[in-house]
Amino acid sequence: MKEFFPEIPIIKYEGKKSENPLAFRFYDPDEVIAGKPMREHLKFAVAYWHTMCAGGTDMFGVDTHDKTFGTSDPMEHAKNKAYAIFELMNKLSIDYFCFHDRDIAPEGRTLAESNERLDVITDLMAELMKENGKKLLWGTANCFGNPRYMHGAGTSPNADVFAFAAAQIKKAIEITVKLGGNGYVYWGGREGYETLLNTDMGLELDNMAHLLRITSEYGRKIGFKGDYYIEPKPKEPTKHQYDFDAATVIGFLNKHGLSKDFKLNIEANHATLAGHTFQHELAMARVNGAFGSIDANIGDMLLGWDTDQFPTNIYDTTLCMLEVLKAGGFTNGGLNFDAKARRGSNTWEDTVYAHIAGMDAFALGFRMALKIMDDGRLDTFVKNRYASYSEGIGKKILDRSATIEELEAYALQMGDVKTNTSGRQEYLENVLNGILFC
Ligand code: XLS
Ligand code: NI
Ligand code: NI
Repeated sequence: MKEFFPEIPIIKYEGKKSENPLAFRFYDPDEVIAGKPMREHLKFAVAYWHTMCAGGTDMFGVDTHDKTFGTSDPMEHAKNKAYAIFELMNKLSIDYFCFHDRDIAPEGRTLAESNERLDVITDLMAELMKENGKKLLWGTANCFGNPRYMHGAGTSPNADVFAFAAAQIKKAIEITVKLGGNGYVYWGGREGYETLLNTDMGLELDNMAHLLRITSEYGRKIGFKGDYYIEPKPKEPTKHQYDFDAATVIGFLNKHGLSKDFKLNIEANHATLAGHTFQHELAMARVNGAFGSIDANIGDMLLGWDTDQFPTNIYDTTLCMLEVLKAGGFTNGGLNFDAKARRGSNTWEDTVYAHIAGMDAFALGFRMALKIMDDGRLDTFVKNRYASYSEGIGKKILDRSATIEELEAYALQMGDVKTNTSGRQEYLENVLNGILFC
């Protein structure tokens, strides 16, 4: 295999005292915790689009990080990216990757040519996956970058665009199946609107559901056994994205009879853009039986867009892993680093430091989440807080046997509620700090 990063060694676990920047301090991939190796709990994935493609371009300047991989030939470039991502995965002990169709092979002049290019690259990828023991966490289609998608894909006012998107997604699902993908993601890149003055919202939403239905059913027909995910995001690129947040998407799936076959891919930065915490979105997915996978990143609270930074906030990773544990762990999902190093961090060492930082933050968060569960104080507190439902009128409410008349009679004889107790938020926040830092 060609080597692209000779300066990067294999990153090893050296324990928390290590000051070696090219080592893990909390992530020990083969350490067995709670019945299985850490790598199986955390299921890290590299995001092709950021790690192999994004070179730091923003609206004020071009790439700062050279990701040409020594060639200007588009297909040679695509092949080199494939070799390079496997080298990085090996060096970082990451078992999974995720991609959009257009990340792995450049779009051709026609759909047919684009599809042929995907065939060539996925043949190579299938070999590399086998050789290196790597897996595809999920695939997806980029139905937002090309100018044809300027008004959306499934929600475009132009039926030709709908047809093109359907065909593109069909192919993206085929290559996901070919590579044994565990999941397939729909992120509504431009499925939203800029102004209602030119928008038929009802038609757009129904078309979006139709596109999900026909493409997901096609996937099942050709043998896709993994999970379909929708990735909520409230805004960006459009002012209002239809897949606003977890609750909105769950309602949409229910309305269109799609909830049996779809789960959610929750992204931290999208949660905060929607005015929620990451933990809120994960909990909303979990309690609705829709927890699937995670795009692991973090936003900047001072900025109003998707900065896609590598996650290093231990409160966030801890509370996230607590939700993952409550959901019973990952099945087909995992932790995909939908994240990029900053524009000023323009070397491959930076890319590696960034992944190490994210992996260690999640490894530490996972260890802390287990500590919280072992400690039990938070769980016990919550259980006790709802104790009124375990007997008397509460029990009857919970088993749904109390009628409205019975509740009225109960309330009348009660006079007023005299039994409220403190929620003890500050005490609980201090308990959490104690578990994290003592
Ligand atoms: C963009 C999304 C995107 C999806 C995959 O904000 O996070 O990267 O994860 O299409
Ligand atoms: Ni994402
Ligand atoms: Ni995002």
